[in-house]
Amino acid sequence: MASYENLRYEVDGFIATITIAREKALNALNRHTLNELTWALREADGDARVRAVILTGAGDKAFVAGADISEMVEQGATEARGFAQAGRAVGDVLENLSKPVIAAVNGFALGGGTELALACDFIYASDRAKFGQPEVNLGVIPGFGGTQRLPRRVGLARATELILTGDIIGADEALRIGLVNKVVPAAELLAEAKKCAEKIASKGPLAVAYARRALRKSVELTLSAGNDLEGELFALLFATQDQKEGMKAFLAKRPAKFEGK
Ligand code: DAK
Repeated sequence: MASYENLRYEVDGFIATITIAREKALNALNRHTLNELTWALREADGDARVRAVILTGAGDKAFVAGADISEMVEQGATEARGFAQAGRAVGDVLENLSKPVIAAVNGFALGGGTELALACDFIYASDRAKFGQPEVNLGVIPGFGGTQRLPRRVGLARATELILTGDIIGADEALRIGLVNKVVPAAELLAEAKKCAEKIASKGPLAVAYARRALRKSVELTLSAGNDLEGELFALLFATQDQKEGMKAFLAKRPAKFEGK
């Protein structure tokens, strides 16, 4: 298992938990942390023990308070390009992972923090979570997919209002507009996220991976192309042991033992 400077990577049963741990800067994302995040997500993807991932922030104050402003402030175009590439790599690895990632948002998720959570499959939030895209306050715009993923999640008008005002919203409002799936008391957040991750981990891992892929593509493809992809992935699962095991177990009235093969 790799060791990281600004992250913790822990595996318990089928679940990997990646904790962004730069508490002194409210877990703000500097370039090194973005790189480590890409490496840790790749590690989880390649880890045969892992079937689902939880991404969270250290401490009880922040998930991620955004990209690291102290690192960005004096960046020239070359450094900004490097920073952007590091951010893009995290988005790409999250997009293409073979395992689902639940964001457990435990506090401030601002700017790059909201965007990072949005790049995960879905969000569970503590009742103390706060979301927002305050980049306009800094004279910039979201740079980690916020203008693209937020309207897909909450609708164009709500996303436009949030991004142009820089307003910060609480967990209940985030739930109301569909930004998060569930809000729970802070002390129960990780346990709730884990319960959901374990439920997913009990299913056929290849079915989960293919369903995730089809779902991710659904926002990019026409209905016809999306249905084509779904049909191909559905058929491909009939070449797996898990499909035989799942259906035989149903007929034998016993729990299935999936191996991801
Ligand atoms: N960056 C660096 N340090 C941060 C930080 C951040 N985003 N947020 C907080 N900190 C640091 C503070 O400077 C402070 O450090 P010390 O003074 O103790 O050394 C420490 O964390 C504690 O913060 P506060 O003292 O401010 O704590 P408060 O409780 O008073 O306030 C707050 C909490 C979250 C409301 C406040 O810290 C705040 O407003 N933070 C900034 C939030 C923000 O504007 N975030 C958006 C940043 S812009 C890109 C990808 C992504 C992005 C850009 C490009 N590419 C791929 C191109 C994203 C941009 C952003 O996220």
